Amino acid sequence: MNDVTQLSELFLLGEEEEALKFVRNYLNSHSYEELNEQLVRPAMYRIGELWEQNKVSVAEEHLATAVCEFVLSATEIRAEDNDGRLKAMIFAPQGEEHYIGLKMVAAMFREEGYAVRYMGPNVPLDAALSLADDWQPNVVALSGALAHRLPVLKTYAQSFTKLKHGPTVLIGGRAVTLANYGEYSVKGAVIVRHLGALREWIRTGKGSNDDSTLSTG
Ligand code: B12
Repeated sequence: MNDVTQLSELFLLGEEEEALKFVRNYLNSHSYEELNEQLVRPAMYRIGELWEQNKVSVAEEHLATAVCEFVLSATEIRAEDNDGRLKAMIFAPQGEEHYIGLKMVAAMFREEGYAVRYMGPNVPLDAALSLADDWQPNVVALSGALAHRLPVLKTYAQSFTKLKHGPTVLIGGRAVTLANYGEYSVKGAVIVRHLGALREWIRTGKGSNDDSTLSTG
């Protein structure tokens, strides 16, 4: 059994302690980014495939997600608090319920020293806009898992880019890796397709040279 299969089985069995031990052991020889991109994401995608094929039940998939969330929270790296940190607000739009990817994004911003407001999934636009107006984040990061979420992501992105303090809006998630997002590009918003590209954006303010990885509207 490879690592991805092994971890997904621990998730499906609800083996919290074993899953945590497995992940901590993996982290002895891998980065947190490798953990997220090469182990946890594929493990959850595998569970999605088994679910689609009716090989696991909704209850097992929920259990697996809960264990996954526990493991991510337990292993997160936080930079020390200091004054004058850049601020990132992170959430998914109304209707979107998937949030494991968002948690990874929030973790990466924390690891990179940002102050983070992580609001989870299914956040109404007005409420998010009013929080952003008060807190004035430098970055607003949005996520969508299903392709039909692209129009609502576009609406959200347009609204945030119009805020007076002008945050950068990042859009990511499975939806943008699947779809032809060209028609959804928004001026001032950046589409980021994976965590490596996000790290690069955070550190340099730019995407990688690979145009298919990241595109600006
Ligand atoms: C767990 C799960 C659920 C849980 C979510 C709980 C939770 N807490 O998140 C629940 C049960 C709620 C759920 C519901 C549904 N789901 Co679901 N779900 C999944 C599953 C198995 C795992 C999701 C996950 O955690 N993935 C792992 C994370 C790490 O991956 P990720 O989200 O892609 O994030 C990565 C990148 O995209 C990126 N990223 C994500 N966001 C952002 C944001 C930024 C700014 C950046 C830079 C990067 C970034 O970072 C991550 C690391 O690379 C997936 C399978 C899959 N392939 O994802 C199906 C899956 C996404 N779901 C699916 C479906 C169909 C549904 C439902 C419609 C089912 C239904 N009939 O009710 C509903 C829709 C709910 C809704 N309105 O949103 C399908 C989608 C198929 C499609 N048409 O696209 C999938 C693919 C399963 C399948 N194979 O059929 N689901």
